[in-house]
Order: sequence, then structure tokens, then C-alpha cells
Amino acid sequence: MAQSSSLTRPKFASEGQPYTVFIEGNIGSGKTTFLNYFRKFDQVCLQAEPVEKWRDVSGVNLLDLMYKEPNRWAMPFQTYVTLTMLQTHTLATEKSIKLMERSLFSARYCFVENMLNNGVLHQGMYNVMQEWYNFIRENVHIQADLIVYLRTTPEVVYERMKARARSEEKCIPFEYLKQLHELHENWLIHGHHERPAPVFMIDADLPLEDITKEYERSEQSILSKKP
Ligand code: DGT
Repeated sequence: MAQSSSLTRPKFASEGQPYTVFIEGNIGSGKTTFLNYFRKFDQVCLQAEPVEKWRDVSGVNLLDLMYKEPNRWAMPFQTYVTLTMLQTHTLATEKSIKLMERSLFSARYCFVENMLNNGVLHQGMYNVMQEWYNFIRENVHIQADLIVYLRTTPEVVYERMKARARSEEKCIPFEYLKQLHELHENWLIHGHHERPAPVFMIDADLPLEDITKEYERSEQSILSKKP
């Protein structure tokens, strides 16, 4: 009798992934503040975005180079974002819940799309990124159970970004935040791209004093693992 051979293999990192929540939203929407709110819960593994890694790749500030010379540095920056995001997606933890700041999905559907639209990524570079994303989707398990969308207006986040004055972001114009806003809306509200999990929306224009109530609303969904 002929041996039946199966070539299918389990995806990388299929084991050991807990209930996973992506925190998404424009630059300055309050993702870090949201993550910090969950610091008090023992069962939660918090994964802030690796911005510090992007600012110091063995002494090189890739984030800064990407903003200063986008035509040259957008592609290496995005490939490094892909690597660091993958490291977070696949990180094993004994905690029962993982909260991640952003995901491979926002890198792909918001930032990389924007770079193509603005002519910062050549079509050939964009195509290479797409092939990487497709390969990853086919071969790596990306756990996704809930997306918390910190929804803002570009006007509000522009003021916040100016107030926090991160040195690399000094050159970001209002128009850039508007474009990123539209891309987040297209993905998370209008469904122009795959949404890997249900979306929980929070009004993140609210000032810090008033936003705790919104956080509490999402706390229930997250801790009970019921979207
Ligand atoms: P928060 O806490 O909501 O204020 O979050 P931020 O603004 O600290 O974090 P985020 O992810 O919105 O942005 C950090 C910086 O990194 C910001 O200058 C935008 C940039 N960035 C994040 N992800 C990507 C990406 O995939 N591609 C590009 N080009 N830039 C990215």
C-alpha cells in the first residue's frame, strides 16, 4: 500500500501563545498609556513597541534615518520593524494574556501602504515586503484574539505629538498623521484589509482624566477574554 505522506507542518510558534490583544491607533493616540494601565494585572504580559530598538540598532538610529532620508531608509527600516514585530508575536509567555503595542498588520496595512502612496517605497521594494508578509502568514502562527483601536482625530494627535517633542518626529507634518489616520480607518473601520480579530473601539481623543472609564470598559473584555 502506498505510504501517505503529508508535507504540511505546524506553523512556527503555534505553541505557547496566550490570548493576544493588539493595541492599535495613530502616532500619539495613547497606546503606551493604555498598556501601562494594564501593568497592575499579574496575568498580563505587556509588550510595548520596540521603538527603543529602532532607535539603536547597534548604535544606529534607524527611526531617525527613516524620517530624515525616507527614500533611502524606509525599506531597511520596515524590514527591521517586521523582524522586531515577529519577535514579539512569537515570544512565548506563561501569562494567560499578551497585550502588544501595534502588530505586523498595522505595519503592513498602514505604514507600508502609506510609504507606497507617498512614493517613498518604490513599487519593487513594496512587492518584496508583500512577499515577506505572505511568507510569514503562511509559515508563522500569529495569534490574534482582539484588536483595541484607540480612535483619534488627526488634529488631537498632532497637538500631542508636538507636545511630547520626540526628536525624530520633529519633521512630521499634519498631513502625515492625516494619511495614517485614514489608513487606520480603512483597515479597522471600513475593512479594506483583513482584520485578524474583532475590533474594540475606544474614543482616545478624550483627555487623560476622562479616558480611564474607556479603559475600564475594555478591561472587562480583555480580562474575560470575550470580545
Ligand atoms: P502612543 O503611545 O500611541 O503615543 O504611540 P507612539 O506614537 O509612541 O508609537 P507609534 O507606534 O505610533 O510610533 C512610534 C514611532 O515609530 C512613530 O514615529 C511612528 C513610527 N512607526 C511605528 N511603526 C512604524 C512602521 O511600521 N513604519 C514606520 N514608518 N514608522 C513606524
